[in-house]
Amino acid sequence: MALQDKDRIFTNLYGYQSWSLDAARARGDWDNTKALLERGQDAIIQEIKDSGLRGRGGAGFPTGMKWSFMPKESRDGRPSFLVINADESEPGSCKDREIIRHDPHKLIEGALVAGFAMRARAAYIYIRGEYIREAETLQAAVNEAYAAGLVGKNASGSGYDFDVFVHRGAGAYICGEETAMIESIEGKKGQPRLKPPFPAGAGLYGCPTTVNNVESIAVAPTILRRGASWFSSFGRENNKGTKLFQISGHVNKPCVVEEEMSIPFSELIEKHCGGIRGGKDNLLAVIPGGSSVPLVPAEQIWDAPMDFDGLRAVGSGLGTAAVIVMDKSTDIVRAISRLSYFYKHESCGQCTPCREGTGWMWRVMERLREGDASVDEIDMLWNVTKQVEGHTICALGDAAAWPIQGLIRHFRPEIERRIAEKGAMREAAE
Ligand code: L3W
Ligand code: SF4
Repeated sequence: MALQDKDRIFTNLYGYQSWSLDAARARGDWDNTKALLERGQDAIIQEIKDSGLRGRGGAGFPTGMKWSFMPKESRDGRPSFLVINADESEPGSCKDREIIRHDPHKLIEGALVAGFAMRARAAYIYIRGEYIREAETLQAAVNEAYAAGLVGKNASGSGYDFDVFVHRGAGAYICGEETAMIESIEGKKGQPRLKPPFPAGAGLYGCPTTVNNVESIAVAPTILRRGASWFSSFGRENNKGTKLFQISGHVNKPCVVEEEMSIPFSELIEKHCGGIRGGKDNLLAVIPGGSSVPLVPAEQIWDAPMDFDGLRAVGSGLGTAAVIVMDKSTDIVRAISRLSYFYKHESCGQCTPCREGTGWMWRVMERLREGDASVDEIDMLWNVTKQVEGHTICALGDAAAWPIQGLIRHFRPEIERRIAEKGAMREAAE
């Protein structure tokens, strides 16, 4: 069943109203936030656990459980921190941008509620460098919240002191990886750390830290107000709640839309995007969760539930729910080769399988695109993706391997056709 307007959390997603504090208050944000905090840390975390909310940045880790990893007592007088990941750089992803543009107070109120629940001293919102106007809006909204006493000393009259800092990135995709982000905030080169220790044990400045995606934090106040059972009434077991989907590519009306988790792909596209360009039969394949997850061919995606389990069942993942639709006009080998270039370019270079492997994979992909390779090289490329996958410090190595694996798994005949065609041209020329 599709979501009704009354069940949407992001009621200003399209910016029809102002993002300002007065307008946000009129929409219900910052409504007696003190009462939410008075429920106490444990009750807030329990409510988020009961809601079934899973991280909206790609990995889908249970949010309430993540919050519960934070220490209840300060060790050696060290503060705890909340870091909010607004470094939205995954190709296809553009939902956090819309939240920050049009509903920044949901994020700031969420930062206070989540930070309080985890006994954090402050929140750092790390926003990607290219989001220049969004960073300005966010900073202006933070300033409004300070001026109104909603954050800062005695935040919202709760007796709790909580600061919110906006930190701008400088255009590196890898700084969206949580430990690289922490390094970057500390003023170092943004390179991922080995985990464990996880940030809850040793994070920002060596202090207990939780890193959450913008959407995960921005939905928290509404969950607390409307109740865990309301949120968990959407979706299905293990895949609860509402979700922002970002649909781009060959649909008639690309959009960002809040929908019920587990909505079938076909319904999402027909209801919100005016269908596939040229009709359903013109669909070739879909990357359903941002560039880091494997593509799914048309016949497998059409009825798939758009959630963590439904997309895993077709060999892919929900990722950031950035749905990239490709019709039959797409040069699918070229499209995946372009993604390989992206990962080669964004590799931080600190581990060998990723540094060397991403460049190697891209070069072979380019030759496959041209048909300038032998059929054996398809298997060799597959084997190299398996050498990269799971053998690197962070998930970028996997993210570079999976799109290629998806291509070979589903479109091997197309790759072989190019090789045969080029071979025939060469023979004819001789
Ligand atoms: C304590 C444990 N904490 C896991 C925490 C961990 C992290 C979270 C998920 O993201 C995804 C990938 C793509 N004790 C813990 C623990 N945690 N075990 O849970 O951790 P993990 O390692 O599963 O994933 P990750 O490396 O944080 C990988 C997606 O990210 N992706 C794209 C991202 C792009 C965006 C964007 O542009 N907005 O998000 C790239 O790979 O889907 O699944 O907090 O600390 N035992
Ligand atoms: Fe850097 Fe790639 Fe290693 Fe991640 S996998 S730490 S991006 S070299």
